[in-house]
Amino acid sequence: MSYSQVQEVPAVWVQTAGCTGCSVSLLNTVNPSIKHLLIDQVLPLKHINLRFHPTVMAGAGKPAVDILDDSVERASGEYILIVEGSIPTAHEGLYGSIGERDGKPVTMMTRVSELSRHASAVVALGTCAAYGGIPAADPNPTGCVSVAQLLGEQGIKTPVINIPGCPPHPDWFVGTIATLLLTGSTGDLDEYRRPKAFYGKTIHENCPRRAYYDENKFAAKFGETGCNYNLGCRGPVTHADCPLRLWNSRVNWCIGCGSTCIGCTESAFPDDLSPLYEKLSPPQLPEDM
Ligand code: FSX
Ligand code: SF4
Repeated sequence: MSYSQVQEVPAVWVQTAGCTGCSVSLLNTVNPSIKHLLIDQVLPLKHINLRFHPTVMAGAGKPAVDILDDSVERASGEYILIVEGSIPTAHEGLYGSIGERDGKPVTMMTRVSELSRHASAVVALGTCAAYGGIPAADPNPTGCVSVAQLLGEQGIKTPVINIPGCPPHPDWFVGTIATLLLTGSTGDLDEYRRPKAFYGKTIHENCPRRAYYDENKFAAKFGETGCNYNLGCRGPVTHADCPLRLWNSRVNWCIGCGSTCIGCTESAFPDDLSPLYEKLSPPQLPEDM
């Protein structure tokens, strides 16, 4: 097979209001490794060409930022846009910019709008991009909004896939990109635009402490045997496959190491799930639990 047969799929990754933890999480991807993800074919004859990523690219300054404009002009409709972080909109987007144009800062809001309009699909990676997350928490002085909200307000119809999590698991991102490359579609999404393959069940449904919950055996303090519901666990209202997939190359996960689930994949995170270490109030359990 000659290399010329391989289809290069351009990808552009921008960071807006967030902590860069989503990028750090992806760098921990194990199978495939980040090197293989970026250099090899993700699927037979399909290769990701990551044209822009603020944290890992070698380029800097104007030549690097020019790639964003070049993508809009010369790869319109071809590239996948990945947005990490929520979008500051207060004061016309004053609170965050990505590069300059004619000597003036280009706001994150403008960049995400321009790039989204010409992308084949937008992946809103992390809870900040998917729902607003921590940067949009009350009182939200910078007017942060999710990617889908910004695109909706601006009438941009490019499909958006949300991969929430603060941070998201690397497999959730890699699996979603593989689906996009394989099928050319977003795959099966839930009402919050999350891939059902990863977010189809609650933490509570697959939790190894579930038997304690069913027997009303609750831990009164961290480290005790039992279910962590009374310590504030949000597993009953949180959708993700963490109990099955585990984290850091299947080493452990939040409840496995004695903590609670804080609900980081939900649109309600953090405001409507706080205070995080108090029992859910009022007790919220799905009806089929
Ligand atoms: Fe947000 Fe990304 Fe939480 Fe951080 O930047 S989803 S704050 S882990 O990493 O957007
Ligand atoms: Fe597990 Fe939390 Fe459900 Fe208890 S409340 S079974 S710790 S997910």
